[in-house]
Amino acid sequence: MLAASIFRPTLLLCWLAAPQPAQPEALFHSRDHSDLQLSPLRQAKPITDLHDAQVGEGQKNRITHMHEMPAAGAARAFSKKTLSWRLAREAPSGQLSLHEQRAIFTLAFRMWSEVTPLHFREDLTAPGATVDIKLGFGRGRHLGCPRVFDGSGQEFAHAWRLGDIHFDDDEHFTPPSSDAGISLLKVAVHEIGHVLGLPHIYRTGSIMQPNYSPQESAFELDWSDRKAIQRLYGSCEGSFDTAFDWIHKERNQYGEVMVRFSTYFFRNSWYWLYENRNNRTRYGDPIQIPTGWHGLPTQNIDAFIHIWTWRRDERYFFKGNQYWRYDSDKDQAHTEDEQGKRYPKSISEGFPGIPSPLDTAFYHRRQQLIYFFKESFVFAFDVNRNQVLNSYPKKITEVFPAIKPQDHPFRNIDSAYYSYAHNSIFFFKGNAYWKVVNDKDRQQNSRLPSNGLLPKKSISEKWFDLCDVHTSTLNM
Ligand SMILES: [Ca+2]
Ligand SMILES: [Ca+2]
Ligand SMILES: [Zn+2]
Ligand SMILES: [Zn+2]
Repeated sequence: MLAASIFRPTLLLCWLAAPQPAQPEALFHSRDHSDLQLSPLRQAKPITDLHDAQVGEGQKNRITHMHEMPAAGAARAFSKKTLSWRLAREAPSGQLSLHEQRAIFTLAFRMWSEVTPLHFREDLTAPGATVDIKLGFGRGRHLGCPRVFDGSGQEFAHAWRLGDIHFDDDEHFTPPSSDAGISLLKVAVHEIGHVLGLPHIYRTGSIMQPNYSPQESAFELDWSDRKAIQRLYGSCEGSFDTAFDWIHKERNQYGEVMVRFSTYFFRNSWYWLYENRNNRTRYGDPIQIPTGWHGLPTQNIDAFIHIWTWRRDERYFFKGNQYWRYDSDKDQAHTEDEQGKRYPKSISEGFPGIPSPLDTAFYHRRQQLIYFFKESFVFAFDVNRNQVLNSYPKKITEVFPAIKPQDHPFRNIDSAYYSYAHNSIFFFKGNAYWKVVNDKDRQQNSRLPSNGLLPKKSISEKWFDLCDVHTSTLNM
């Protein structure tokens, strides 16, 4: 019997013994504090070999077995992108409330959808035979299944590739908040991995390890899990409304002001925080805009700029004909700022000569210019004089020329983004990005035109796991 009390001390030892994990991306906004607190725990990996050694008194607790249904035949992965699931009405667990069970399964499916193009939808009404993944609990002989459960311990669950999942209700299943028993969430995530086509992965940290490791306060899919499932289903593609770095100044232990940043990607009504250092999205994203950004339009933001000079430190969001100023300290949009300006304001009033709605914009700190983009034109706006530079607007292709002929977004750029992680400007359009030549590129190759656009690449090759989830699970 796998009892958490036996393993708790072991796990704590593992945490102490583990090398310092890489620091997570620093997060600076009050809405991100939960992530900051969780990160060190999430990064610590239980040492499963040690755990196995502890278990090894004649008992081998295999989290699961996977079985191939003969009929499933050659298919290794689902061919459709939206899959339905249901907890069989006749087979819930006797240990947790129905509400808890469904919430745990919803979260387990969501965790896979956060890193794949797959969407999962709970279907309570369709005929059973048409539901893609059916889940059920049983004891001993169960649910007409050819494989009999073995009572408490040993096998916790089993699953069929592209099929159903059974849980042994003789196990002490508990919700993720519990530090006792066996986490139903972890077992479900592992089993869903099998159903989706994953074999066991023998790597510390992987949820697809054959042996169960005890509960952590939060767990997530490992890099190896993400890459394995993406080999089967591909990586996530999609366009963004805007992307930007959020700058934060803080004092270090010596009282020096440090500038740090986090990266955000916005699409429709939701957003992701991107951890540049770990090259992945934050655990649990995307989330809805109003959850993290207060007083902004709830969807389809056109653009963001951060005006940053010796005298000014102002952040603005643009949508339609209007713009909003965001108060970083209070974590909400200003209704009125310290100069008595009321928001939202019309773009034509605050930025004379700038058309609306905008495609995108970014602030160039060294030049103290905002570049506003509209269709095939770019407007350079002097923030000190509050006016468009004389020679503008110009064609985007004139200011940011293609290096490879015709390899250019030309018009209607989704987002122009200055990345502090890469010290570069990027243009996004659809699934593609173009990197603007920076000083370092020119030091390496002096023939590159300044502000030239390097050939386009796929966004998903550079920024990982920016995946939509089913809208029914956006609010989790
Ligand atoms: Ca069992
Ligand atoms: Ca945009
Ligand atoms: Zn397994
Ligand atoms: Zn079964």
